Amino acid sequence: MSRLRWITLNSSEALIREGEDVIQGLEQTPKTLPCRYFYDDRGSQFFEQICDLPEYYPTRTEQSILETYASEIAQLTGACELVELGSGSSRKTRLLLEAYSQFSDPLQYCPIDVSAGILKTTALELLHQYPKLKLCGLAGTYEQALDQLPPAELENRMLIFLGSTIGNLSEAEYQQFLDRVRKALQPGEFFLLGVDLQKDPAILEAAYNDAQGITAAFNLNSLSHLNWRFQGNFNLEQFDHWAFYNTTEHQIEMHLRSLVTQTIALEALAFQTTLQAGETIRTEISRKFHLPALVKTLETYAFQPLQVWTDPNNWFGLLLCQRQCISDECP
Ligand code: AVI
Repeated sequence: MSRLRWITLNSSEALIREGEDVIQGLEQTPKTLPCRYFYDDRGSQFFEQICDLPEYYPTRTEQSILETYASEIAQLTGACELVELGSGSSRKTRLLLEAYSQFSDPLQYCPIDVSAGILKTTALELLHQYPKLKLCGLAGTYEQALDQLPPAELENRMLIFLGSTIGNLSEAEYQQFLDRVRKALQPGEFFLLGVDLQKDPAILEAAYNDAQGITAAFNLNSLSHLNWRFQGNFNLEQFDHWAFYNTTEHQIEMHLRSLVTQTIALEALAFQTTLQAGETIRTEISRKFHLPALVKTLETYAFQPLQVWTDPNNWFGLLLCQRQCISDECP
């Protein structure tokens, strides 16, 4: 029997007009854009480069925590099916696969990503590397995946969400997301979450204003993406990258600042707006967490943290949580 399965997830949002989120964001004051527009092919390549930048500590710090504790995580959960949201190249997950392959046979992994291309390339590599691996790739968004997860093939399951991507969600999206994860998991199952922690703003601001200008190029690329996708007329020369730490909200904010007063048109959306000189479009928030407060929030969503690991600087946190029973779920 084949060790590889593919599922293309259905969009319950198909009725929402393509680009509606762009119009909504640009009609707001202050203007915003959804951060998903960073990730066309070029943007995804910039993001891979960001992960290797000397100033961008989250990727290598989380990687070092996983290197140290992957076998402890596997010991704590026992054999289980690994389901990863936003798996990308599964770079860090290979450490977990290695640890679980010591005692899990078959080794079951379900990577989920919006990019079917990256899923396929990674799947083929992993199947070659792990002869005991059975892989079920799901192409779709987090929301679709959580709402349409196929039944687990093993008795237990662990949902993995690394890289502090949870920090890119607004407060409302964050709460909806945790609620979806709670519904997607059975009591007793596991949730492994990687989060970036609050720290000296100078370290945070350096991570989003790298000396080589890759983060600036990543930010500006969202405008090129809108240009090709919606026949836009953004002139990238007339915008500046601006990233700062908002100490009240505990979040990095990335903006694009208009250098002149200009009218922007997105022909395919029949949309037009004017930007004043100096006006900004907020393209991303990246929330930074306080571990005790996060633990409390997770508990309100029926997740009991079993173990929390950090690096020696306390810059990044990895939480292993277990889904608890609520109301009449358990005898
Ligand atoms: C994907 N996400 C967790 C990154 C972050 O740090 O918020 C995206 C990013 N934006 C700028 N640099 C990296």
